Amino acid sequence: MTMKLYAVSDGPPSLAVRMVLHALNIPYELVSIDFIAGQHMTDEYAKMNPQKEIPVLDDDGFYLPESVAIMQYLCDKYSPTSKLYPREATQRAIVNHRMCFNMGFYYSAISAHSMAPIFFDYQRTDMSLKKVNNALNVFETYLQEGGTKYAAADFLTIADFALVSATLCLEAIGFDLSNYPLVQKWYETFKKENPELWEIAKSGMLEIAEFEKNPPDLSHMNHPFHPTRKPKV
Ligand SMILES: N[C@@H](CCC(=O)N[C@@H](CS)C(=O)NCC(=O)O)C(=O)O
Repeated sequence: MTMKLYAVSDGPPSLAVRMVLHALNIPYELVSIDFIAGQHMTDEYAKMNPQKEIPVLDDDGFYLPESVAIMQYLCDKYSPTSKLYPREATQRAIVNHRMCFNMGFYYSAISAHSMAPIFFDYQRTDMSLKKVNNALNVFETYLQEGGTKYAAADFLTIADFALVSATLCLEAIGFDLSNYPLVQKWYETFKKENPELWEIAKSGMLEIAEFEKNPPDLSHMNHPFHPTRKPKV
């Protein structure tokens, strides 16, 4: 059975997984989840992912949520020798580190400042901005200390897909990266050297940019994080 990816078109974790599928040339069916319509909030969807989050991979009845786990699984199962997820222990540890850093520190700060105020009952605050700058500062340090072209190595790895999909949220809200020259250079290098992958990421970035201008009304959705949507400041 063809593999299915349940994905949302502007969701950074979904975009990261789509980039891996593209880079590894894995045939799959893209099942588009309408976030605004709350298609991921149903009991049916919860059977695939009790977290009710997108993306979910369905590999012949094996349901796997969490974008990092999906990216690792795809490489391990379908392209075990790919440099995208190197086997050598130290290189792999750095890739794993960068992905943990992204999920727990970098993307979490960025999404709280960029995505949550667009879609949920959150405000952009001085503190959310401080956390973004702190996260960028740490990423800048990793790039400086590592001295590598990409986030975990001199070659592209799945860590770049995760980190690019987070960084594009900042581009979507017009955040200026120039205070972080190494992050900016890494991001521009990714775009320039991987135009097909950037096309995937860019489509999501443009959608987020559009939502930034015109936030969707999600008041119809029975969602715990926007019981009473307040106007954005
Ligand atoms: N840790 C998860 C996060 C996935 C995630 O946050 N997805 C968002 C869409 S971009 C989502 O499904 N949110 C559901 C909701 O907030 O209702 C992953 O990396 O896959």
